[in-house]
Amino acid sequence: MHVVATGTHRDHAPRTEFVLGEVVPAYEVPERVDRILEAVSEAHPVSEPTEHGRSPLERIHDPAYLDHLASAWRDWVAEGGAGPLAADTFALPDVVAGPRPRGAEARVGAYTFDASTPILEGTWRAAAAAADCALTGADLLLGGERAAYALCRPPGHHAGRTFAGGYCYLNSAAAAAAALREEAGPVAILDVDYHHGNGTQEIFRDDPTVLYVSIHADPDVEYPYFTGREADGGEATVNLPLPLGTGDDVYLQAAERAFARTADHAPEALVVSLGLDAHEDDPMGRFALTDEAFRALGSMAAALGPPVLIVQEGGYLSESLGGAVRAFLDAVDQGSSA
Ligand code: SP5
Ligand code: ZN
Repeated sequence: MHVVATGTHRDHAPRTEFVLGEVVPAYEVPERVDRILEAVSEAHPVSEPTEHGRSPLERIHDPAYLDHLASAWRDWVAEGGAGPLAADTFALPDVVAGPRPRGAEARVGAYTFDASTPILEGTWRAAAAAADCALTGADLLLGGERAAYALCRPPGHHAGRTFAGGYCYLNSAAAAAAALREEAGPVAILDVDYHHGNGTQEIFRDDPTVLYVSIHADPDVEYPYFTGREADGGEATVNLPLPLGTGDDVYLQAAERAFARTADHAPEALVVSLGLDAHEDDPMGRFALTDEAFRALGSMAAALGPPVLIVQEGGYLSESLGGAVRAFLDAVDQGSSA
């Protein structure tokens, strides 16, 4: 299958992040893409995305949020900022009276839900290029391809209509799903990132034609904490939270349920939000999946029937990062040609 990727992601390269009161080396780094490309580029052709501009993003994000992201760095520099613009003061509902503030330093905490999602000089460029990768992948499906892989970075599934968070700024999978919805009909999104995709869930909460199905770690103990329970979301949301330590067998039982619900929706396209952070070797996730689980997920995705757009989400540096993607892509290709 075609891989859509671009070097523009390097314009966003945070050096540190904030975890529970400590500054630690960033997890979400450019080398993630290098490792994945190393593993997939010999078997799969790689091409650059085409620019799609702002209108496909306005289907899924509020214009004021897009304006904020696009202008935050420039405004921050004009305010005297130099380093990363990372929120440290958050607009919880009971804290807020009145409209969002105008200054970049002031407003960033009204458009960001955690302290680990900094805006740097090239963040907007990189995030827009990542969305272009997913939108170009959607174009490939609409042109008749059975599958495509958008190697998006930064990731997207924690970004909602008006908020960034979880290393995510623009929701690339949601942008692609909305484009496919408009051109082809009902769409399903299957999110296998270790973390619940709270942004994607929120974006499609009131759209029953876009099914959102997610398998993720129990939000009582794992980020993003406030969403991902079975009862969340709209009528076309299916959340399957699993305990810390979950391995292949229990995970794949949940995946059977996820695919059964997806088949009921009769989608014209399947978007997979592919995180690798549920892998046993991932330095952040606390599941224990092997490459075999990713291979099985790829086979199940292909067996569903409609074309499959795979969008890269999380998954952090380990020896296994590239191999897990390769296992998933190869299984989709094998299942699609059978
Ligand atoms: C796209 C994606 O995978 N984003 C995930 C962002 C998670 N950021 C929070 C990391 C918190 C790590 N938890 C520390 C647990 C120590 N008990
Ligand atoms: Zn994740």
